[in-house]
Amino acid sequence: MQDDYPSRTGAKPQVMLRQDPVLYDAQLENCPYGAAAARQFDAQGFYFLPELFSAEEVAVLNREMQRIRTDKALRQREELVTEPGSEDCVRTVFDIHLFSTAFGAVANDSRILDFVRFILKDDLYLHQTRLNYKPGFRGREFYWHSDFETWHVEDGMPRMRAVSVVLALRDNVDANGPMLLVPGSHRQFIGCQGVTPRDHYKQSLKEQYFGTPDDDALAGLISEGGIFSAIGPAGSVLFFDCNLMHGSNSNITPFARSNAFFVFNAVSNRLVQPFGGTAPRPEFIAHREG
Ligand code: 6CS
Ligand code: FE
Repeated sequence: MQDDYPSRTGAKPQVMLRQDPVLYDAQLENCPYGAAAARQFDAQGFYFLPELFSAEEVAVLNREMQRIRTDKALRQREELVTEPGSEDCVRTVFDIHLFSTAFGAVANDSRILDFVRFILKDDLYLHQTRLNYKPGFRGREFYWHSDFETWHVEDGMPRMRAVSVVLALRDNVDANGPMLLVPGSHRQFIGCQGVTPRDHYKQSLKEQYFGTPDDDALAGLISEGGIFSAIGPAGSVLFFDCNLMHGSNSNITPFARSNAFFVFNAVSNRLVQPFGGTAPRPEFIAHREG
């Protein structure tokens, strides 16, 4: 298959225009949150809804989060990723929709699904779900990246036709490392330097060095779009395009910045062989069957 989004080929990194639509449904009046929401997602690459979920709903999910985070059986499994240099500080837990019916229900909630279905205009499946716990005191950063770049190179996602949904389980404030987004960056594809090492995910899920933009490309995107800090109380929901440049700072406050992520892919965009030529990553990071 021809590669429209070359990255990590060892050649000089390049900036390209996006070759795919952002909104797959041109009828903006079909958008469940209104045409203005659709226009905003199209232009900025994200849409933020503060307090979409109630305090009661969030309380239930917080208990689920604590159960999963402290589950002894999960400690032995690859789905649970600890912070770099630590054996007990939880950074990420993948496949939360399979470990918890409450998180599974969030992935099926119409407040989420209807908007994602509108954007992608296709049947959907879950490409990836995860809890990014970002603990207080010791939660480390996520360096700038486009998820699509990784999913294309390492998982074989062909086109930009996937959306991430982020549900805040704790308040995301300025100080505890909220998600930082570059508005409009979803319209450019930043090819990245280097070549992906074998079993890269074992390192990258803790600290990422490949699949990150070079300084000039990043500075260019931010000079055009600025930086939006996705702050809001627990229960807030962020929808963002798979190619949006984003990252987050570390968390040295006592307050965990915990978010649940649900990534929906269009069934017509199912994974093929990874474009970077490496072996496909495990199913818990990138569902192929789902
Ligand atoms: O490698 C991945 O698929 C994951 N890594 C990051 C930093 N973001 C998206 C995804 O969870
Ligand atoms: Fe990401």
